[in-house]
Amino acid sequence: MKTVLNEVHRQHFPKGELYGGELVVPFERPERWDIIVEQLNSMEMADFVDPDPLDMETVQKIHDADFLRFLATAWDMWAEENYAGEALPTVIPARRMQQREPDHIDGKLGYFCMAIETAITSGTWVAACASAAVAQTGQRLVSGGEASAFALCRPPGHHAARDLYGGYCFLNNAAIAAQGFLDAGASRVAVLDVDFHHGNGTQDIFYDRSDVLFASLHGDPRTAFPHFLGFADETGKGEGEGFNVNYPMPSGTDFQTWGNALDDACARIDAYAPDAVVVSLGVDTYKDDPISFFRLESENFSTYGARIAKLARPTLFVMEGGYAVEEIGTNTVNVLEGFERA
Ligand code: 5XA
Ligand code: ZN
Repeated sequence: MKTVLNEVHRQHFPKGELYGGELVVPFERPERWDIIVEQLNSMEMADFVDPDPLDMETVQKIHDADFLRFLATAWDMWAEENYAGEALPTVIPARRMQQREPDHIDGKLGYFCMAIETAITSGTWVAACASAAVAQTGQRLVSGGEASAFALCRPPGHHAARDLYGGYCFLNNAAIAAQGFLDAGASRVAVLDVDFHHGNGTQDIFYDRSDVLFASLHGDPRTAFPHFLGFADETGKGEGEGFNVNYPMPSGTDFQTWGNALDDACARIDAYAPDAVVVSLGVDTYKDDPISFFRLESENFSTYGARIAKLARPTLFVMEGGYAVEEIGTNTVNVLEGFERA
């Protein structure tokens, strides 16, 4: 399987993430990417491809124009204020407040964010665009006849909604890839989100559409980020009714329970008969992940890679989360290897 990647991601590495009331070194950091690349090399799976330039037309089908303009200009507006730190929101349009985009950057940050831990820096926009280009190129490879591909995206994307960033995400790479499949002639695409966190952004983007089935396995939002979406009764609306399926699971969930949910999600995907599958691949389901609470072991990642292969559909893996950096390479590559070996 080919891996699409480039080095531009390094331009996004905030000094601080707001975590537990402190600014800490972000969990989502360039080292994650390095360790995955090292593991691909050591498993002799290093078939690397550079991304093509980003096709903005597809991105504009997924994200609102105002949001894209905000992301492209946020750092410059922030820099004009001569603040000492990185761009973080301080005020959000909470219940009963106006949902109108303010003129000042302090207001814009709150207006467009869904989680305030994530800083915008001078290199964020260029890195986010490069990450989306990585996903798009992976999609083109698969649309062009490759059975599968791995888009080693960084920053990740699945929390980014039409007009919201946060949870380390700016552009929704998986959604952009799914749209790319449709634009290349697919009639139906399934997005299978196996990251520990609910893919609120992807759900939101496709919630009223029947041409994309979204299935997500994740920590119960009553106790896990993003807290405000990802419940089992969210099944889609309008045209999209029945094309959204959530599997929220409690703290301590092991592979037996998680694997049953995956089997159910795969049965739903089989019944949908998609022309392509996009896997939002986060490995923060691992037992030692520092910000998650499932209990998967490294070998479970191989097993579920093989389960996804049984779908027997053209498949694009898009990298999302995973913060146990020592094992992120093993766990990620186990999924790809399990898939290929099946
Ligand atoms: O999949 N999403 C993540 O891993 C990011 C979670 C951010 C929590 N503050
Ligand atoms: Zn995650």
